[in-house]
Amino acid sequence: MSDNAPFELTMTRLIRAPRERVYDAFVSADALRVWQCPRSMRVTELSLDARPGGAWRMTMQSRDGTLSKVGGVYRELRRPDRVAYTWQWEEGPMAGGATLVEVTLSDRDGATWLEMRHSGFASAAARDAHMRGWNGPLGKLTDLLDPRGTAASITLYGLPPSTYTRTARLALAEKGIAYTFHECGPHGPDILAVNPFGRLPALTDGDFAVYETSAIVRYLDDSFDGPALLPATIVGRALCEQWTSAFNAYIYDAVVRRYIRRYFFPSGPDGQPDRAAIDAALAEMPATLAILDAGYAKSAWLAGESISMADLFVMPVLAYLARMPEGPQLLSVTPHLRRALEAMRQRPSFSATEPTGRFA
Ligand SMILES: N[C@@H](CCC(=O)N[C@@H](CS)C(=O)NCC(=O)O)C(=O)O
Repeated sequence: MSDNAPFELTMTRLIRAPRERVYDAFVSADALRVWQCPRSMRVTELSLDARPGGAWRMTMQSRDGTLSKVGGVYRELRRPDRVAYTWQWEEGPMAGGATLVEVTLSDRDGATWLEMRHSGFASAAARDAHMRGWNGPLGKLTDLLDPRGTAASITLYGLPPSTYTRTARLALAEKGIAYTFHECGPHGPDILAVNPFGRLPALTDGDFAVYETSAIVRYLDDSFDGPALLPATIVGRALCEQWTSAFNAYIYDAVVRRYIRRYFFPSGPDGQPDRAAIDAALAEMPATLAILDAGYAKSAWLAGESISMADLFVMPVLAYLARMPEGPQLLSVTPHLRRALEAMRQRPSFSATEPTGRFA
């Protein structure tokens, strides 16, 4: 808040709630405890005296136990239009001078338009770190006030028949996260707006966009409570990473690109599947499936005793494989794979994400 701190950021959100409720969420301890911290953290202490000149102070705790303390003083309280307060970290890399948060609320399309200006940063790096930092809390604020819950801030872009899209949907379902499903095909304007490679899927959480399915699953697992999709042990994590990487590097190519897609998108004479290409893929398939089968020998899950990200990649592809003309024959010699697919079929997340449309 001086000439030496000229950097600032502005963030906006349309929140489907009356202005009074949005305003109150900035000055109520109960509401702030729910939303005023990144998705992966929780507020452990909060005190406030919501009067001009009154102080506020908050302690946040990350999953590994690290504490962050921040506080400030209310400058302006004009319900339901505007609230302004200073923001100052007490310790850690962000500690330093006070910055200023100014929130302005207006009516728009039957909802509330929130504009937040956070100014007084001494460096662009500090401003950018706070910009990233605000995204989660503003998402939580939207989730808290909007009747659609997290579906108001989380959107998945993809198509139901796409196996990578299903992997992300399985992750969302396993963790119990509501979301908006924006159905769009690959390489069109909708997906290109959030993934420059044009591949499915991509996910947005407020202003933040992420693509590459493993990055999406990790982001969800890091950001939300609910069952962990990454194992807790070092060995479990290594196996989960190994299988996810092997899936992306070899298994998807062998089973989907070179085989399943040739039935779904026929490229042979007279619009028929290319038999020679399918036979070539089939010649290689038993070796790939035998490796996967060995991976499932000890458990119905690839990376330990419970489901992990690796299974979320493999199972949508295996479910398609089982339906292909040669699928039952291929799987007849992979008993562990068959057992694992059966275990996956029992999960509500799997039935909730069954492919629809032409490939159902
Ligand atoms: N490495 C990407 C792969 C995504 C991918 O290939 N998705 C398929 C749909 S299942 C796609 O968009 N295909 C269009 C194409 O290959 O051009 C990820 O992990 O998300």
